[in-house]
Amino acid sequence: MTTYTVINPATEQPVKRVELNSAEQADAAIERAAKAQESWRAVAPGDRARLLRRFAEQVDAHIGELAALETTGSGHPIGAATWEAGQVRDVLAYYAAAPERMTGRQIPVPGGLDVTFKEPVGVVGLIVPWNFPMPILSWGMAPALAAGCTVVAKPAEMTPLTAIRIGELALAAGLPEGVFQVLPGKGSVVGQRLVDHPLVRKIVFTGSTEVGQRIMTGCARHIKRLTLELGGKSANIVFADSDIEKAAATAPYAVFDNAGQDCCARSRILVEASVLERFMSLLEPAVKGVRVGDPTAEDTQMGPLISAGQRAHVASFVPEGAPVAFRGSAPEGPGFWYPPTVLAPVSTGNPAYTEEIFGPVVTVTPFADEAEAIAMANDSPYGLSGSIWTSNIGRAIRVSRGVETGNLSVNSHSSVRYWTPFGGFKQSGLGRELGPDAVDAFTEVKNVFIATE
Ligand code: TAP
Repeated sequence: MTTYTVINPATEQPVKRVELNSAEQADAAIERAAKAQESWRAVAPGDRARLLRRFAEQVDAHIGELAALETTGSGHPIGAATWEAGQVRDVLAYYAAAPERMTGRQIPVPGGLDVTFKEPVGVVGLIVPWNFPMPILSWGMAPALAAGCTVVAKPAEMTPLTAIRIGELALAAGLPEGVFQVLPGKGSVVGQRLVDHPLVRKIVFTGSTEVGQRIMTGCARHIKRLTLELGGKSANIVFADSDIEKAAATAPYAVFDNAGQDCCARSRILVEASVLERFMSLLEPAVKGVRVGDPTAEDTQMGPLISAGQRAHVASFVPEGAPVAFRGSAPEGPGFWYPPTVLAPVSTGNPAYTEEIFGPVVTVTPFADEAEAIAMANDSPYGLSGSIWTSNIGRAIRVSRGVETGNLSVNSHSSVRYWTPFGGFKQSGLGRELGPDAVDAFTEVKNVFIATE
């Protein structure tokens, strides 16, 4: 049995050794999930709803434990980790309402009665990245279970601890064996098996665009259903007519949250040229004010990066002589620390401007007018998120419609809200998660005609 030792990114100390599943063990889990699916889909809607509510209650009763686990296993500041555990509870509670509302349609046709049913798609393979282990797990797991699917979840090799605990809480809540399984393992082994195994009918993948492309190719062999949540390089567009103080004060948190390891990070700040100087003078104290340090401290706002490898990747975007405008702080000593870093001026061909860094590095670039701002925001293969700062309501709407991205916020940097659909344009993804329609992504529509003559 191969194992992986989870490392605390803030101390570089080992936390726990986790057994990694083999391809054969993945096959056995998939077969258990397929067997469990026969009875899970037959559980009365009200009972399925009750079990999901109990699952939410179990998570709620263990918020502190889950948050502490994420802090030691992933380096998330305790405040953020507590919010993330709370989101698992809330997403479960939200989709617990779905089984009793999965209505079909009655369609007028001649010669009979025509009705549609929403049938569960079957076993779902859920492949989760390391940056938000808990929320991303819940976004796939909760609506899939509500739809009557069974789920085999593969956490990222580096961050399996909270997923394993959530799997135990599902059993404690009374979910039958095999309905929700957590399978730590390598992407190339367990993840690949989920993609290749014919009994898995749908893959929900969040991760890099590169691996997403490979998964899409693998799914094509079986015409397997697929949701992809991939990378991003989102713009934070600041117009001269906006509340510049607020735009500058909030900009660091829109990109340095989770040390920038956030697919929604607004990692390109675009500022109307006429206010660039003022914006930069306000941004500097805001960046220097980000509290970077011990993730177990309640007032910490930014923790370490996930690994030494990720830190090296981030640092490669800031070579010797890079145009560093200013930087925040980071602790010395052990831990995969990297200070919040602002690059300006940066050409639009610079990799720091074009590539997803997935770390606390942001570029600031001026634009001349509204048309150029939209063109610059769209000049990326990605289209996941973004923010628009303006006091002109017409402009807010025009720019919102013009930017090719799945999730925008005006005069704010809203994080993902489970009530609303979330997903990407272009190479940022395929399909949508969350919101009122998420359960549909785990069902097939079946049409039945009943002759009356
Ligand atoms: P990836 O390297 O793509 O890994 C994501 C997951 O896929 C991990 O569980 C990984 O397992 C697994 N995997 C790797 N190779 C696989 C294969 N051949 N078959 C099946 N599964 C495989 O991404 P990452 O570095 O963990 O995460 C960072 C990326 O995720 C960023 O690009 C970020 O933008 C994106 N992301 C997007 C979103 C949304 S919502 N759009 C949210 C968060 C993150 P192992 O870890 O065990 O290798």
